[in-house]
Amino acid sequence: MAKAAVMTGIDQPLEIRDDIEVEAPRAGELKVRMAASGVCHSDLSMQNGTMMAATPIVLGHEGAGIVEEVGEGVTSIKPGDKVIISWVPQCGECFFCQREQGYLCEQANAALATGGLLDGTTRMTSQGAPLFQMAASGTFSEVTIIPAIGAVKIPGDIDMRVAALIGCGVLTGTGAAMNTANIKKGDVVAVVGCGGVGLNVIQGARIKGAGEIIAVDMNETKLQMAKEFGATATVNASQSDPVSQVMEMTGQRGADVAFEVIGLQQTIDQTITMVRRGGQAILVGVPKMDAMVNVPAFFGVVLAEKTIKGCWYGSSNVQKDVPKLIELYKSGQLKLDELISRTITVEQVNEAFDAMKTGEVARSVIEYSV
Ligand code: PAD
Ligand code: ZN
Repeated sequence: MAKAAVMTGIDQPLEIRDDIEVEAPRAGELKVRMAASGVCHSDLSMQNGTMMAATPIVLGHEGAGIVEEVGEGVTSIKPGDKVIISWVPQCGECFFCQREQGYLCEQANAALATGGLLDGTTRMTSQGAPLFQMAASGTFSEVTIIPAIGAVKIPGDIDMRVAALIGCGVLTGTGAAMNTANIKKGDVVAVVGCGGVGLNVIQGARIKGAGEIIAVDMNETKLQMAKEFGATATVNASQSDPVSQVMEMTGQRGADVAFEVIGLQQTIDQTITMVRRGGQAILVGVPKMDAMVNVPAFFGVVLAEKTIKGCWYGSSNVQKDVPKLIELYKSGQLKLDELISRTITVEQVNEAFDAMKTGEVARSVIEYSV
């Protein structure tokens, strides 16, 4: 039996249950004993109904752990290996994976849509009912079953809380700057939203050689953190209009590249507007399903020649990108320890949601006793 935080309905506090029965892994699957899990805004977005979820479901998708058991046919990973969970399992063989777009892997879609594993079925039960798992992960559980193609083996010496954060916020944020966008040396970059993901966009932009990085947030603590991660200027959006501020800072031309890392209609509109002619707006935040990209086709796109591009999982090919990020971390170019605002137990996950709502933390990280 394992302990897990379970979502039973929209806006309901997650229930901490300790009766979770976890099956043995089936062919192509792994049983992972979780070491740590970050609490990402996407978890909150499932709990508050911004993103759809089948319930009851074990949330959590930003995690790292130790493999306990492997299913039939798994040869790439063995018990005892430390792994980061990729919430987009990447098969390496489908149309997208063969085109270096593993972040759009066809196999991952079924899991995302059903709340089950790759075949749409579940491996956990509680109170006599099957439990779904967020994004084939379910990292808010002491033990989980994942597809083997959703695991990335990591070195044994890395802090597992840091490893967990790589699994979503770091891959997504740094990837948005280093993979999705095309940042040229000296570019002016604006980052709207400096939470766990946005701070990583900032450091990705710094590593890519951005000349100026303008951080936009409503929370002063976040703006201070943004500076530590590489921002050269800050705009407090609760005090002034971020679009006019960015225009003023760029001689009324606009930013070369702007990122939206919140998921709100208003900030999506702002981000697209603050981009210069010929520039790029990269949309990372997950908005409500009825949010729209509102741009005048002629003045906004044709004449302005703006690129508006979505970003899914930082356009990451995890087997290649995770080792690169670990290298950058070890060489001191990527700040990861500094992302951990609080280390908590799984019982404190609802408090982590509250802290996220007030914007006071970069990341709360659940540490499990393993
Ligand atoms: P977070 O809650 O840690 O950070 C959001 C930040 O936005 C906070 O610092 C807030 O203070 C700030 N903020 C809120 N409203 C405003 C506003 N109106 N103007 C300026 N700043 C504001 O979230 P996060 O960093 O964990 O996640 C950010 C988004 O990215 C969220 O929508 C999440 O679902 C999404 C995400 N997308 C992917 C992907 O693959 N596209 C992956 C992971 C997360
Ligand atoms: Zn996430």
